Amino acid sequence: MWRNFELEKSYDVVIIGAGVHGLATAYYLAANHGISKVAVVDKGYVGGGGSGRNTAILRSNYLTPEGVRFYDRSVQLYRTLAADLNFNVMFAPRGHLTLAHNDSSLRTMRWRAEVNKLQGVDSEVITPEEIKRLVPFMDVSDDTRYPIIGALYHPPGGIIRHDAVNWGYARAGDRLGVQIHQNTEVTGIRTEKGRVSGVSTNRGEIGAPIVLNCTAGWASLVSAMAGVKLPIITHPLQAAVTEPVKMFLDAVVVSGSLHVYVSQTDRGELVFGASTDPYASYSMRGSLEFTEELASHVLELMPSIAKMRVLRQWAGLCDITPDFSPIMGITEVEGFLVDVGWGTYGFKAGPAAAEAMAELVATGRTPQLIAAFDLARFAEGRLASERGAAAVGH
Ligand code: PYC
Repeated sequence: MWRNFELEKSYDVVIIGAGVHGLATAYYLAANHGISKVAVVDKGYVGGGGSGRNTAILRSNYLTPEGVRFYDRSVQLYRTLAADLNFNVMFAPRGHLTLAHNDSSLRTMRWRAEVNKLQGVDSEVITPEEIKRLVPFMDVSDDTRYPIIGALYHPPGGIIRHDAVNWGYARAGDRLGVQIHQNTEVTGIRTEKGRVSGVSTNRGEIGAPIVLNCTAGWASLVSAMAGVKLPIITHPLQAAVTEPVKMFLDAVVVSGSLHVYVSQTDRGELVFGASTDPYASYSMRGSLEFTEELASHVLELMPSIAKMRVLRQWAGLCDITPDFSPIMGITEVEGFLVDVGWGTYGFKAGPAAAEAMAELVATGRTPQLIAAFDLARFAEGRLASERGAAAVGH
């Protein structure tokens, strides 16, 4: 799939993090801009962090026009990714439902639907009867703890095989000359007179005029190595998967009030996730309390699946910013760029973020698509609040 290399003394670009953001940025640098003297370094293995721990949901039904435009570009890139990378990434646009259990959520769904439509993105508010037609197993009756009063329906949303996306970008980048260095931990970032000059790793020193932080979970610690402070707090997020059964759930279903989202993979497993754990931590262990609570919430939506068995659970790390939007672009250290702060929405954004970051590296200009997500916004007070649309309740 991709080769192993000795570390070279210098590269044109060093990317920290071999998840979807890092690998895809390396691929677009080579494919779109002819820059292939690129090293992607990771302290673990390809797709071993957030890119392999997420619940693989794709959607662009955000709340701000900037967010909708940005995530829609990613959905577009995902749509043709299998052909572009010549790798089966199992993209399945099944439709995405965000349930409303009270009037204020329904108001937010209407708001999102209107913003989406104005940006040319297909979203509409639908009734419990229409939800029942899309998800026959859903309990839409009035005698539940939190009756469902409507949903934001987003037909282009869906799921994909996350590992395949990571492997596809890694293989395609390798074919174009990018070097992927697994088990290569960055221990320091070197700067001289306000500009980056390279990184120190557990395998030796690397010189580079451009270093990109594409990490999740450790984004603030890695940036601190370059002297750049990020407004990020890291929380774990837990998820679980059941045994596989025959297909019965086509759409992706999200309930902010019940803090849960669920989809069925093409293998037949149900994948569930929760909102982030309520404390800051770098722990990636699951807990029994979590699984019990998550399962009870899924059963409130679909009581008839009570006998399905949970196979395993895991956790990933989410770097949360104050406005629930990411941070992409330049920093005060020349040549040190960031593509971080991806909270619970990073996987779906990988292709669009990478395409834009590659353009920024190649041209020195920030693409309009990501201009609203710069680091300076926190100091200048122009936040891009996605609180009402960033996965489930935070
Ligand atoms: O943003 O769609 C989302 C999401 C799903 C699970 C976590 N975040």
